[in-house]
Amino acid sequence: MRGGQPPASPPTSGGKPPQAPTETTLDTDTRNRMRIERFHIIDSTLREGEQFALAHFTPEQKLQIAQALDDFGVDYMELTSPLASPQSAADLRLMASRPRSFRLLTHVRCNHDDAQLAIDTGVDGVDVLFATSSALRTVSHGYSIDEIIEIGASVVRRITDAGLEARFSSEDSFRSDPDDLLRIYRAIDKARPARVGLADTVGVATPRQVYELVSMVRRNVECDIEFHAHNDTGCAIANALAALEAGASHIDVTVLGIGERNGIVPLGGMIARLLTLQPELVERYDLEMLPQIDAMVAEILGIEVPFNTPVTAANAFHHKAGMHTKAVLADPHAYEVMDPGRFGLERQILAGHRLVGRHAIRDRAALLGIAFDDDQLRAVTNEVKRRSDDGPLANDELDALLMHWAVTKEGVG
Ligand code: HCA
Ligand code: CU
Repeated sequence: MRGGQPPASPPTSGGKPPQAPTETTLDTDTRNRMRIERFHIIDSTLREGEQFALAHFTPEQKLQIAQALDDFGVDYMELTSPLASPQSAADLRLMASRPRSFRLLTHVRCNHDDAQLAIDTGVDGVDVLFATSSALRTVSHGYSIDEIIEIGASVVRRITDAGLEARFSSEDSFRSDPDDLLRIYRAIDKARPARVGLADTVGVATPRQVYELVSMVRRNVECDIEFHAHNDTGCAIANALAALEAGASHIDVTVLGIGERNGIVPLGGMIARLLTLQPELVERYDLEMLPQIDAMVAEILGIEVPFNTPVTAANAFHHKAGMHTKAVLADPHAYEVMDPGRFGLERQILAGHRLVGRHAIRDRAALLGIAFDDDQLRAVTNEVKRRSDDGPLANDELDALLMHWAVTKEGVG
């Protein structure tokens, strides 16, 4: 419409004419479509997470992690296949024998022997996985699409006949032929699995591709859709969101995002993503447990919680630059999209550094019971900047400096 008159509204039989998007308005249809109906967490810390290079969980650690995630309120936990090792099988059986609020899943290859062994452990559901891309079909199992359908459907039936939830996933979905995928999912859907899963096994998908593929599957199956996103290109959370917007309802996560290579969707990041969009989707989880859960798994792994982890990084709610601290002191929303209190955390205003502004110094001084006038405040702020040019001042150094100024009122020294 650039340079011309907007077209006349089409005649209507009353009410408002439909609003077409223009260059300067947002497409309201698109925004409405983005509303997410359902969100369920499948925590795979004890399956995908075990595939992280640094992970080796003892039976006690598995129970400890499961207990914390149960208290947090995850809907499902997926544990390593009983075929992986004797201890893995024992751990899975032990978990299956214990009281829990989440539904317990294990993850096996899509064949009858594996599925039966999984069923026999006492789990609530079995996740089966079949490679569907032509590359993997050739080098991995050599089955045709028709054979995948036949085997997949009968394995799903075996699991559901045993009274368990069945989930069928195609490995490397985004490098599989979409027509093949559709044929497979439609046929599997007739065997009545609880879910079909799409897996971005190599973390190569973009949010738009995820939206399109999941939308297509959504239109073609009746069962729920699960999505599993690797983070090789840093898109895991964004891709999971796109999957939810397109009609997926179950997202695979792990604590801190641990998994093969650099992992999958992190629990905390997924929660943060949804909390800022549709808080009602995550309100049933005990969000205040997130910091301790991330810290516990980091400790078990022998690592720090990474500095850039959403929510639980040590500095996730620390404000530093003068412009930021001024605004945050007036209204935290200025630079916080989530209230740290929601996670049992506190914000911090950093003041002992050369980027500091007067407002942060006034705030720190007030904590010490000191009220500087405007001239003093300007002078002491400049002094903090001068001193911290050599490196940040620790809180006690900063406090000593402020006290000294308060006493001498001229800042000698
Ligand atoms: C793998 C398998 C998997 C399976 C995902 C799923 C993947 O470790 O390669 O069953 O949904 O990323 O494809 O984790
Ligand atoms: Cu994976």
